[in-house]
Amino acid sequence: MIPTITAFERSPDGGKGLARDTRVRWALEEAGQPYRVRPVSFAAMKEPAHMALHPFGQIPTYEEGDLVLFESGAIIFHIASRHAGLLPEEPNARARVITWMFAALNTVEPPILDLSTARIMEADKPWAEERLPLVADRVRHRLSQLSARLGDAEWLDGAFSAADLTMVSVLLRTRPSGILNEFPNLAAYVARGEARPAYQRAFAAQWAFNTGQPQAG
Ligand SMILES: N[C@@H](CCC(=O)N[C@@H](CS)C(=O)NCC(=O)O)C(=O)O
Repeated sequence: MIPTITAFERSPDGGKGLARDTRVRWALEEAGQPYRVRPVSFAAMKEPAHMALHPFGQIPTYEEGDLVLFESGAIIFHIASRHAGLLPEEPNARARVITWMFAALNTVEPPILDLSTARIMEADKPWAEERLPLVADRVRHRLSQLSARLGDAEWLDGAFSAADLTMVSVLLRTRPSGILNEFPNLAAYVARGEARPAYQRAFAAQWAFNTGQPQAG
């Protein structure tokens, strides 16, 4: 059965691939699973039909027959559980990959989101100038810990897995701030993720979807 995911009708990032449908597309591409995409406008996201799929009125969602999922991490985990290649078979290695997925979404992504909010939504507030460096430093602190753990390893735990797909997707969101480049091993790690053919296909698909144009080059 071909699953359907939802994505912004037009992503606010204009196709930079930072909306969370990109990570789901990436997982589907890694799995070799064809999929359909249903665009949702900001208004439609808050209407009952979409709220029935997603209790918080957001994207992405995932529909496969009777199954409806929301939360990008849960969707990636579902895809990884049903296709070879993204989750190790060995129970302890599998548990470690799942741990890293939680770490990406629960420990690394929150300060990064906070920084995006501070830079975009709160930029006009009188206290923005004072707060922004504090928020940026919280991202630096988290990335320095991740950088120390990754060291010169290629991926977080053995071979490329759903852990890396999730972590790279999260780290990509720091790119507009320039902070990622302060950590050369993390910048190289993200570049390895982006170089994967499945990521390239996912990025090109979301680009075409958001811009109506094929990707240049
Ligand atoms: N924790 C959720 C977050 C979902 C989320 O924030 N989606 C954003 C797009 S990336 C969205 O729909 N924003 C519009 C809104 O919240 O109204 C996930 O990982 O799926």
